[in-house]
Amino acid sequence: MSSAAFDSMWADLDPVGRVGGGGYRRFAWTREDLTLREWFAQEATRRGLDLVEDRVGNQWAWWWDGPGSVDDAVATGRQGVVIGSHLDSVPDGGAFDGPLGVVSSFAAIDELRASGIVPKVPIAVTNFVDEEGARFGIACAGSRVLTGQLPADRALALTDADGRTYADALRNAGRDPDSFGPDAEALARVGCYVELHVEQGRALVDLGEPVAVASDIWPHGRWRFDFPGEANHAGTTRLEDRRDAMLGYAELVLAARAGATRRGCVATVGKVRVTPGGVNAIPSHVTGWLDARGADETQVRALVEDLTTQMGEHSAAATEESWTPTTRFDGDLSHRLRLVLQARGGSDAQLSVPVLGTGAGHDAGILATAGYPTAMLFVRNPTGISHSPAEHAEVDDCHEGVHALAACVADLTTQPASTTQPGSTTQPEKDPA
Ligand code: HGY
Ligand code: MN
Ligand code: MN
Repeated sequence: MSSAAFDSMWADLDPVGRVGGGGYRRFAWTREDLTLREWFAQEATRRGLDLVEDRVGNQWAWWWDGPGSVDDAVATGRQGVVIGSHLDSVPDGGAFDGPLGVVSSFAAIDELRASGIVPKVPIAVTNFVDEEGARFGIACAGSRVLTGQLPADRALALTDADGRTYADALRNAGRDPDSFGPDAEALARVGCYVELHVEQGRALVDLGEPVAVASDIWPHGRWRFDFPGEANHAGTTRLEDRRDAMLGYAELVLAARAGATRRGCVATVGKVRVTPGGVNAIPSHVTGWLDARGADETQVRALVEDLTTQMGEHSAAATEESWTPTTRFDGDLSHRLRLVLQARGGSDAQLSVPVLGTGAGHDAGILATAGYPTAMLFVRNPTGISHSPAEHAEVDDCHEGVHALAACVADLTTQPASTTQPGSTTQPEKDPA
């Protein structure tokens, strides 16, 4: 039943924001995003869940049949088990990064209800807004503002490629920027957060397993490099008279790759803006965005410092747009979920459930940094590719993910917390993938 529900929801989402080449453009607060938000609201309503939007616009669909309201339950120490993910995408992204977690969460609720369990604490499905930061530049903006890790006024002033501010985008979507900001009331309902996500590497393919538990997220950040130049004619300006902003930028791309190799990190310059952008005009300004990550925070920081110094020779200014330190998911919670998943094989045949680190950022990481017990499940991706239309998960693995998530939520909402082993940790078996 939950598998049929999964398939039907997946089919509903398939056309939303799909562009040529099979990828998706689902950017925060655009028409496509509003369609997805509407879909989320309908799925909540269809199930009789209580739809709440926090002050940032993150959506929460609460299931609580117990006495009183969700807030009454919270007041008596029964904080909710929250599951979900995001529905937005990177430019030309895949179908799975984000939606897999949201759709699986609704399907898991269906499975739990069909099994007749009576949760002792409220359960919510979330859709965190603007996880990818594709439009305004800062990833996980929804969870960062919610938890106070990104000041609301800074978020509201961010601009998209057309110069529209975040505040404009909110107004355009019928929301009031004045009420945008951290939301203690929404957060007070969160007992723990479990995000299911498509794997963004090939570890599970290599290990031959459909589902893993996450251990940690690499430290990562985004930096903007602004290179000044002088516009002039591409045909009449002598080479020695030029101030070509593109030359510094070209050096940034190559230096980022060389520095990342030297320091054992990864670095990407995936976005560039050239002014004035004419084939026959010398660039007067180039802005390049660097994404740098690695297992070792010190090395990532040193890499960016090296690049900043080197680009200073081209009079380039480097601006840190976001930074996320090393994030470790809650060891007790992750261990507990792993035990639950292993036990699904029955007493004689425990399932093997790998523990994986990741180089990708997630709202779960932001909530973990904010101090909420947080864990993640990964579902096998046979291509290992992500942020691309080639991102994939087989339908059987998606269904397996739903069953795994439902088993975890059943345990968390019906068993006393003492099944957790205090002080236990989950160690990754593979390099971040
Ligand atoms: O960019 C990231 O790591 C993530 O997919 N938001
Ligand atoms: Mn992503
Ligand atoms: Mn994601």
